Amino acid sequence: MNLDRHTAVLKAMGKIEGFKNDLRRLNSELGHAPLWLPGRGLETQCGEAVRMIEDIAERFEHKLVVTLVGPSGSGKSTLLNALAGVDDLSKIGHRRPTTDHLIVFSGDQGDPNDAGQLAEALDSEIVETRSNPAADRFEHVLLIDTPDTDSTALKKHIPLVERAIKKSDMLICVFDAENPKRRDHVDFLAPYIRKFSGESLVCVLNKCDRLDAPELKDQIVPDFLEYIRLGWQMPADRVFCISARRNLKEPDWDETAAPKHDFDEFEELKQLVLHTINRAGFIVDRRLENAERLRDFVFEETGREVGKNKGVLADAAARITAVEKEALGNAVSGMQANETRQFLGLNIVVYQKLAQRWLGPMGWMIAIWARLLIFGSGIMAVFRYGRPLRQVIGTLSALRHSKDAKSGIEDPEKDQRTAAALRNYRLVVLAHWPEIAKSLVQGGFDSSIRKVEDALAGTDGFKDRLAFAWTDALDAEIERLTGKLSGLLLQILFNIPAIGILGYCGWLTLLTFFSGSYLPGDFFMHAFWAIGIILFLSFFFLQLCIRAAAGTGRITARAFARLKSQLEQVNEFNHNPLKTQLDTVLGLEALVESNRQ
Ligand SMILES: Nc1nc2c(ncn2[C@@H]2O[C@H](COP(=O)(O)OP(=O)(O)OP(=O)(O)O)[C@@H](O)[C@H]2O)c(=O)[nH]1
Ligand SMILES: [Mg+2]
Repeated sequence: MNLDRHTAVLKAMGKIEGFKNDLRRLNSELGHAPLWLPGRGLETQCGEAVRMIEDIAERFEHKLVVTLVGPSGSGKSTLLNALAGVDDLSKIGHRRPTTDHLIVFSGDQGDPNDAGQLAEALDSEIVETRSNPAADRFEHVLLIDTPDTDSTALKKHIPLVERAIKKSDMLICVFDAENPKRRDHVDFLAPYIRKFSGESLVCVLNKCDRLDAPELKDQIVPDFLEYIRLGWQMPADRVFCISARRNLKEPDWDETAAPKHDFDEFEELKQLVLHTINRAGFIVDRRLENAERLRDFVFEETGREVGKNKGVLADAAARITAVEKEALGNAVSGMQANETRQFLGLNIVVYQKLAQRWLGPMGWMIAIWARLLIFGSGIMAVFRYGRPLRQVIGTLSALRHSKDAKSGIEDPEKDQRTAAALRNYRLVVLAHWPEIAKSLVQGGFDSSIRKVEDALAGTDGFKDRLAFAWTDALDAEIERLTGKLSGLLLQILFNIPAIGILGYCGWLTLLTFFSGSYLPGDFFMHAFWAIGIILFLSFFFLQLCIRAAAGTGRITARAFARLKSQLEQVNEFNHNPLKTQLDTVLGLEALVESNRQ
């Protein structure tokens, strides 16, 4: 083997790896949609194709295997002998079937092990290997003669022929020109044919010597090509019209049945086998093409399966999304309807947030007030660690419901609320599930998905997720409102009276202090009260404002609205695993498409 051949093999190995990877990727995608039934068959095909490609790759170093197949008595053995140039290599007979096992023929110049290895792979019991020193022209090729698949011994022969075809790189399909349209044979070959690319499939019309030349060319050949095209769903590149027997060393014609004419394309066929096929590089190319074809075949099948069901499946996916939206909307409404007094803690959070933002005397008042509220409710600890809102509310509820507030997160009322939400959610989903399931089953999904559990699959963490989404919405709403309530203008407005009186008293005090005539104690008593009254009054008005803008009812109403619009934007709040499988199936189309390029 020369260097070129080595590099060709290496390159080809790389490509083979690529084909296998494509198939594995497809396989793993299919594995993600276990309930889609067509996927199971496709998975098997993937596995089989990978195995076959591996088989091809293994044989890169070996000779090219060319198999003769054809119906009983079409002249396969005669053709083998004619090609090999040895008349009695494979027995030719009148009694059908003549050939009842596989005969592997090799010119013995090449590696003598090749034929042996192949025989072993095919099961040496049923294989006879022949070689002939005269046939050293077959340096890179092994020819296999097969038994027929349509005689009485059919049951016995079919597995042999199948095995031989699987190991073949090329097929020479021999037909009897006198009776070329044998349905059973064309049908038998049809599934295998797809795995051979155009050039690796050769059609031969034998016994042409028995027919008139014009009839053969004008009628029988075009007729036959059309017949093949229909039967195999793909056109044959060309057909060779030959007389195998005439090309034996000793044709031994009966006097009454000598050839009717000289038209014979045997030489062209022989050239193809000896020169084109027998080239070293051809072997690698051919095998590579066949491997690629195997991969393409599985991808095409996948594309076909998905394409067939795409309409219903896309429809089901759209419906699932729509129902999910509706169900979530209902869930939030359920939560809202279940709203009770549990939102007391909101007040504290609002003041706490405002305290961080306000300056001046009002800022102090707010801070003091927030502290008082916190002490009053006994959730000091929560604030000390800067816990988020969800725990404040949780702690408050827990405090109210149990004497020892050990768990800060347990919130029975939250549970009640989310339980109501889940109830509403389930009602909507269940109402729509039958139609969705119908579409899914139509699109190839297992009919077991009609079960109610599947409709609600993935709702396990639903309550928690909803509760989280809810507190987030609440948090955001409080953030927004307190931001608005801490505007500069508002701060100035409410601080002015207190700052004014403070400034005035301060000014009087300082002025008299520096002029040396001290004010009487009554003045300070008075000023203290005046300042206090103004502070309290302003704070009272501020509280009225806060109550109006950020009352508990208002905050929750807005938070619910926010939650609703948020959930509408989320496409999949609830990850139903069936929907994931459905998306996987629909995604296969893109995968097939990308393979096509
Ligand atoms: N006239 C004519 N007869 C042929 C030709 N080729 C083969 N025959 C005859 O057809 C008969 C069958 O030939 P085989 O080569 O044994 O056919 P086969 O396809 O191997 O048959 P099985 O092994 O039984 O499947 C024999 O009598 C051959 O002499 C041909 O080109 N012209
Ligand atoms: Mg035979």
